[in-house]
Amino acid sequence: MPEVNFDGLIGPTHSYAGLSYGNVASSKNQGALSNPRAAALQGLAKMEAVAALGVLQGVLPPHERPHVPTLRAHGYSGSDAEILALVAQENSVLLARVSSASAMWTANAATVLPSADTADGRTHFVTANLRAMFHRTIEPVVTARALEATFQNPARFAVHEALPSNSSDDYGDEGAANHTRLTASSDNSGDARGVHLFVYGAAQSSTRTPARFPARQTRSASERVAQLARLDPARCVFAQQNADAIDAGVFHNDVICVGNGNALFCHEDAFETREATLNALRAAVGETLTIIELTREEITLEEVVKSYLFNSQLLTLPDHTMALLCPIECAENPRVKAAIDRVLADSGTSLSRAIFMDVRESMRNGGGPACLRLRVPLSDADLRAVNQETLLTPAKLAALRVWVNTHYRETLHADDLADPALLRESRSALDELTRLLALGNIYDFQR
Ligand code: SUG
Repeated sequence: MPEVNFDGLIGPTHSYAGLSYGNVASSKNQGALSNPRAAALQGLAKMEAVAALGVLQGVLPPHERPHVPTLRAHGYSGSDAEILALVAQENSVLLARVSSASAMWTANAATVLPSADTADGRTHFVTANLRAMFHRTIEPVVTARALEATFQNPARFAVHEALPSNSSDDYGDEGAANHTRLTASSDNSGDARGVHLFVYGAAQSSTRTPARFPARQTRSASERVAQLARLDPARCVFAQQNADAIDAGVFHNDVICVGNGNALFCHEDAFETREATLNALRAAVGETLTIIELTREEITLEEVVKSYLFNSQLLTLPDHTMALLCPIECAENPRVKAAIDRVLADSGTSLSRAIFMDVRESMRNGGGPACLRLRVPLSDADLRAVNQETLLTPAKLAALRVWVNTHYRETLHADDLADPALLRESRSALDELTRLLALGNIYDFQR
């Protein structure tokens, strides 16, 4: 009964450039010194912890950064080193944007619709267009290549390109971060029939939208994603995200809500129409659905955003209970910790334990444990069709640690992004990684 969590390996140019307006941590840490090596090792330690729970773990690769082809598309010409020098001088913001390691947050790579729910019985991946933030619009092309290299068998998997950003329909799509799949039991595998909760920030019909920060996901994108896989409309719930939550820094639904199997863990301010959304889910999933909702009194929106409690991973364990893998920040806030303890003590839920992980390098950019992973519910047969070199075994984990320690820098500042040596180091690291994971030539520099 496999659900595999595919985590994004954190790339060698991981930095704090304040690129995501509406993402409080990203803005707050702009200009801070980053440690790409520590970041990547924290990510690997989290993967190791998930695997140790008996949950299958896979990896998706970082992207080529700085992305020189994007700079060429902006009219820069000359050698790569000349281009980097010129853009650093003329437009350091553009350089930071094409250097971001943001592909690490694979919850934004695609929306995954498993075989039990799709009309053709294949697992569908709809690559996210990420059109809301320029630095993330660079991701979809290579994301689709990486997904194709990981889920190669077209008889079982369908990888869709990103929805067009310039269509007459208003498609803003941020992938799995705004999609939650629920089932009637703790079984979250690709064999169990799912109910799909699609959460959007704005729709043409919205009567209330955020006043301060952008709504990144649109309803028309969510609807198109569901149509691409031909999901049963009776098993889809579309809900608007609470506009006040977006304005408080909840830029994706996975910052305020996480669901797994028959459990939904969310805050009372997650949805614009709370009652209607929860009732629609109860009706679609059935009476086995357990909704664990925290109130404003228990944890404020500000605490939600600061602790990233709802960006925890809710995982089904081999004994059919569930674990909550939380960012370490949750253990440091007594009110948040108390809320977790209360939920664990509640016998009405199947949550059996909480684990706290240090992914602070990613957290400083607004990316918690759940942002770092793409959940892929599979059947046993689907699992056999996956590129096995992308699955985490103890040997693969050891090899990835050596790879990070060999290629990654311990400190990185904005000024370093123009260093042609950094580009060379990143490319040679990624070249080696494509062999380690048997991905083939997915990067522009390899083609
Ligand atoms: O898109 N941060 C990412 C964080 C994504 C988190 N993902 C989920 N919630 N699923 C974003 O805002 C910041 C990069 C910078 O500022 O350097 C950034 O891209």
